Amino acid sequence: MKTIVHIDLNAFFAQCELLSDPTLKGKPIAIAYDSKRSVLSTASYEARAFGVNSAMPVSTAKRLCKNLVIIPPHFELYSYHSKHFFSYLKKRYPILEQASIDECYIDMSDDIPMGKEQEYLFDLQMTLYRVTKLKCSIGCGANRFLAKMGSDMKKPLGLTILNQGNIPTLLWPLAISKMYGIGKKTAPKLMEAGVLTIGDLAHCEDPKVKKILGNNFEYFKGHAQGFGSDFIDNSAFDPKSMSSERTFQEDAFFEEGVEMIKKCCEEVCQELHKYHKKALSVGVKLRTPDFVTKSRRTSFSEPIDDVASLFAYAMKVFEQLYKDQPIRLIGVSIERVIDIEENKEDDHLIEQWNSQLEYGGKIIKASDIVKK
Ligand code: DCP
Ligand code: MG
Repeated sequence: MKTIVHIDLNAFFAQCELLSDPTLKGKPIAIAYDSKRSVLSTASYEARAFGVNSAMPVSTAKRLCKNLVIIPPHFELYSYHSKHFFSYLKKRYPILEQASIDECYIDMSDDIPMGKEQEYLFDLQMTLYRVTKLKCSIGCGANRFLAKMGSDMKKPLGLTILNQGNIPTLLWPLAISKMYGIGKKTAPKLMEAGVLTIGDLAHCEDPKVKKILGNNFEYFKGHAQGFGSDFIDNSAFDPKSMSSERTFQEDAFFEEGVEMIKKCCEEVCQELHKYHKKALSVGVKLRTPDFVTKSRRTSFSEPIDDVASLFAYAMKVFEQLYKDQPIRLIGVSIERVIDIEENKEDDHLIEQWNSQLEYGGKIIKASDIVKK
């Protein structure tokens, strides 16, 4: 049996902002462009106490929490802290798979003595906090699913070890909507079919539920019973393309098409930020109700990662494709993605950090870490 660990930073973008400006400590903060139509990237735990959450419109968040401090995103700052945090871990643990800007899976089978998970991981969590000044939640189990569910159970600074002994008391009572991999659309369908908790799925034989989950029924049921993959892919965290597409419920026309292009551009940009990338080209796909699909793309000389620029280029392509016909599906994709250059790191931020960073017990310069 393997020992798989999942580490997820707590309210990551908000923690990074707090490190840059300690006067924000204790205040409810959220990261977003402060415009009526934008949504929050994340919120601090102080803001979450008011019901404020990721992906919530700014207007709703302000209504829920009058004193909410809205901070515009600083992606280079987040990228910098993420690199520092994961490069420390990668040096200690070779079998590490980074899954996003703020989370990773690690195979620690050869690192943790049997039965010593709690002490070992508590010590690691404290070391990470001391070295990086960042708080994380840790989950541990015999496979990826248990580790991922564990890290989500207590935040901030949570540590949860799941095993066959405590699965019935810790995992099974959770709502089915909390199960990793079950999306917003599937959860209500499962609930309607009587699967309210993860435990219900672990014991389910209902053909209605089998129909809802299709080929994935055994996969999800296995997870609910505490089984799953324990393979950690430690090849580079490096997607080469990203896309987002939507089918309209009813045939759409130009205006709805433009709205959808905007939404897809926002999603693709979120992916770019998550992986610290910029795009050099954008493509648009348009499908009509007779299932004829047309697509076209355009390249740009300067790499971009902001919604406004991506949307402007995508619109140029869309205007070439659109010929007053009804639309069934719209998609936006980027195929040429490149890393954000290291030399674009904000010198000011690095300067601010040079006095504070401690690395492997020694005080070293932030700029040295960035160069590595
Ligand atoms: N993020 C985003 N838009 C979302 C969700 C997340 O831009 N809809 C960004 C901001 C988050 C970061 O990704 O800080 C990491 O995402 P997580 O889902 O891990 O959320 P947090 O780290 O903010 O909170 P948690 O403590 O729940 O992990
Ligand atoms: Mg997180």
